[in-house]
Amino acid sequence: MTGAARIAGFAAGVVAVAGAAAAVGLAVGPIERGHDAAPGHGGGGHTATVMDAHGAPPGLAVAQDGLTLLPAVRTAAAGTPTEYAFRVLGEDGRAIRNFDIEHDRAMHLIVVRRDLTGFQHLHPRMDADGTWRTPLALDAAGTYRVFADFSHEGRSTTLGVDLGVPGRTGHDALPAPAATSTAGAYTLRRQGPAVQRGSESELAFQVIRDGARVDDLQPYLGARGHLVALREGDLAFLHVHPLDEATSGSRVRFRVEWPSPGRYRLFLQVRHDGRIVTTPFTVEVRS
Ligand SMILES: [Cu+2]
Repeated sequence: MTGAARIAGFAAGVVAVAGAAAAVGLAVGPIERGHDAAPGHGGGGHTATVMDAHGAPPGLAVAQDGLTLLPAVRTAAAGTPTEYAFRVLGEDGRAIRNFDIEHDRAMHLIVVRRDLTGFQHLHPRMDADGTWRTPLALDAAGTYRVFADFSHEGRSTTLGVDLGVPGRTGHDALPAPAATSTAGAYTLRRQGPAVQRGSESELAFQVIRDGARVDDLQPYLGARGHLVALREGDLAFLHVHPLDEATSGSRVRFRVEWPSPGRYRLFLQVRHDGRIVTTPFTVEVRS
């Protein structure tokens, strides 16, 4: 397919999606224009921090703060490698193209099934027209959540949209909380006390390989590791801040904002010997 045909196809899809949304009366946030003229909106002064303090955690909405995540497709076939394409629209309905670099990249795409299995962390590439594209392969059927995590004009935003993969599907129970998680030769051990609900708490992990501490972790995305934390039940996407500079070391620390008591699934990623090691953890946050 030529680039022009691909863009035309995507444009047709956009129209179809917008038409379907209008037909069933769905509110698609900033696609309804005029709201930004309301008092208290669009006048500046709202920072992400203020909005978050009084609103929902990130990742629950397809549109937030004047930005809308618009995928080119709503479904994908299980077991067939495909391309996932999407755009982020501004309040004027046009694709945003000027993204900030955050954690070394302009766009982070997290894909995970709604039962918190099948985690993927991808880095799409953007076309000149603002369309982001990445290869995507989903082995298991089910409903997936796709998170676009980015920063625009200095404001960090995480938008989320579902992606359906038709077929026979199950729903895995969330594994019980555990202090260690293993991937191949690597074991990650969570250190420190139980986490309690609060504005923020620190999480630390020790990296072990074949029984020995790994002291030569490599920087990954501008830090010693990367952590995605999702809430069980609604897949709210938590604010996570790496605490270590992009230097080597065997401990990886983060500060995490827990919005409520309950269970969370953590996906910790570190880099060693040129490979990305991904380990999931279940954490229970007490009230
Ligand atoms: Cu990323």
